[in-house]
This record gives sequence, C-alpha cells and structure tokens, in this order.
Amino acid sequence: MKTKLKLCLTCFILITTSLLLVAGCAKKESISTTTSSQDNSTSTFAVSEITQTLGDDGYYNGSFVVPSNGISFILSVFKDNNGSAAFYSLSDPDSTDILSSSSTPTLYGAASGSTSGKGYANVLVPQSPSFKAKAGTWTFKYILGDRVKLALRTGTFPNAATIFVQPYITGTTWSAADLNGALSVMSRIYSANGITLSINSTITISDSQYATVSKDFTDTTTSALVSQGSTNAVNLFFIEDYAGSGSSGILGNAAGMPGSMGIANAWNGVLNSLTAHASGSTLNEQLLGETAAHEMGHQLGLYHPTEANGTTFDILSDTAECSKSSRDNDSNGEVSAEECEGFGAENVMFWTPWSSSSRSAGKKQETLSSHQRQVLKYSPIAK
Ligand SMILES: [Ca+2]
Ligand SMILES: [Ca+2]
Ligand SMILES: [Zn+2]
Repeated sequence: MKTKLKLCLTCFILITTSLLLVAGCAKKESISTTTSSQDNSTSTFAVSEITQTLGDDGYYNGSFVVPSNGISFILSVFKDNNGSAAFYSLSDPDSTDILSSSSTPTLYGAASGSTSGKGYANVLVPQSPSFKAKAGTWTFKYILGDRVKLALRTGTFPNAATIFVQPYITGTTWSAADLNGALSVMSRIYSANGITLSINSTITISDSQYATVSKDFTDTTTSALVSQGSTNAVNLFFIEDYAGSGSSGILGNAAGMPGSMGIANAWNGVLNSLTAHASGSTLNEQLLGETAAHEMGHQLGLYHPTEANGTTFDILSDTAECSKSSRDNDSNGEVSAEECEGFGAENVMFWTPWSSSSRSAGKKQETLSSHQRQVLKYSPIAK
C-alpha cells in the first residue's frame, strides 16, 4: 500500500515449525509458454493444483517437485468464504524449512498473503537473493486452507526480464487515454532498472459498480473486479476512487506482497485511485506512474524498505534503512520522505511519496536496488 497518511503493513505471521516428508501429486491445470524476444530465453509458467493429505499431527501436507531448470514459484493456499489461510511450513529439498524462525535464511514473518490472510496466503521463492527455487522435492504443511496451488516458472536463467502488464480503468471521470502518461512513467522506471514492461492496451470496465470500490480485496465488489484480471500479466486496476471509510489518502494498494499470479482470483491485481492523483480534472502523471510502479512491486513480492514507523524493514540487505531513532527529526513517530532523503526515500518502494513541494522541486521515486531487481527478474510471471 502506498499512502499519503499512514501505513498498512500486511505481514503474515507464521508459526514455528518442524519437518515432515509426505508424498503428494500435482495435477496440471493450465500451461502457457512464451518465448521472449528480449533475451532469447524461454520461460514456461504453469499452474497446478496439489493434492493434500491430512497427517496424524492434524496438519494437511503435500509436496511438489521443482525440476532442474526451475526459476521461481509461488505456492498459494486458499480458504473458502475468506476464512483464515496460512502455511505452517515449507521445506526445500535439503529439508530446510524456509518459514521457520530457526532457519537461515528464513521468510518467517515475511511470507505474504492477502491483507490479514483472509481467504488466501502464499509464499514466493525467491523473495530475496538468499532463497533459490532448488531442484528436487519440496514439502509443505498447513492447518488453515481448502486447496493449494503452485505457479511454477521453469526455463533458462533470466539475464533480462519482460513483465506483461494489463491496465484497466473504471469510472467515468477519466478514460483510457488519460492513463498513457502515467503508464509511460511506470515503463520508464522499470526500464531504467533493467526490466522491460510490455503494457497491453487499457481495458475499460464500464460497469458502474466498479467506479469506486473498497480497498479490501475480500470485499465482494472488489473481488469481482480483480477476478477479471488476466492470468498472463500483472493487473493494474485504475479505479476512479476508493469507497468506504479508512481509505482517505490512500494512493494505491496491492493484494499482497506478493499477491497472486497466474490464477484468476481476488488477489490477482492491484488498485490505484485516480482521484487520489488528481488536481481538479488533471492527473499527476509522474506520481500516478510512481504509485503504479510501487503497487506492482508489492504484487511481485517487494516490501517497503523502511515502514512508516522507522523500525520495521524489508528482508533485502542492499536496500537503505531509515531508522526512526536517527531520522525522525520532528519526532512524530513516522519517517517521511524528506527525513529519509539519502536513506531510501528515492526508492520506488518507499512507503510514502515526497511532499508536493519536494515533487515540485523535482524529487522522484524511481530507483530499485540490485536485490529488488533480482526478485522482479525471477518473478514467476516474468518472461
Ligand atoms: Ca533492507
Ligand atoms: Ca517524522
Ligand atoms: Zn506500499
């Protein structure tokens, strides 16, 4: 989420764990293969559902195999009726549970799901360069969920990356053409960081109930909107405005860190508010482009390098930290972009934008660290 006012940290807490080996089998659901013209590499992205068994310990468990040319995967657990969903363990072929607080490296506390883990939770590998989609048999356990799906990318090592983007627009105040400036800004930001965006033509969704929607991805209308997203792209929903209380000042929000990829569901996209980027009828193209780039970063697994409180940081070792103890100059309990200048405020994933006066003076948020770029290049949805 990127907000003018305050932060919403969507960490999902996982329980400490032990290892168990159990067999399962994967049934193929869909496959798409794309050959990239950018780097002559070939990536295959396949989604499969994994059968599960109930163990004597009360946990459901299953397994899957990452082949020798595995690049990345996202493992998702779904719970019907937006019930709580969570993984308990995920053990790599060397029997290291990457969700255990006692493992190094660990995703403990950083494994994602939807906001508050309702209906959906997931684990992305790699979510930092410390992790690898190792070839071999991975095993997992969960206690809360109805089904598990694996979105697996295989192919050649990604020297370059192309990410397909599908924009949508709702409401009647602005039209698809009004987004072109912001989409160009977003494309330029990613290109400058070594990632090519292939942006599809914006799809206009004219149903009036989608003009303003709740920021909650489990909301019925928001869910119906985001579920229209493509399974081959990162879906950006440019809504006219957020509806409901608690949405004041929010520029955009993502369905998770990461959200879902390759599966049509309520978590397969991000929201960006057009009204929050407007002065009168004019959209702030630079800020909207930065917001779209930021929310897309969340959707692909990037956290804020520094959270608003200045005490919580991402899992990447090469992103700058802006700590409250040394940088909260006005002692208001938050670290602003101005307070974090030179300490991460320039990063695409900084939690809040520069003030309007700083932006008028030319301040931008367009940089990504080497580790952030690597997470994006390895993304299951990238080619
Ligand atoms: Ca960091
Ligand atoms: Ca402050
Ligand atoms: Zn954010």
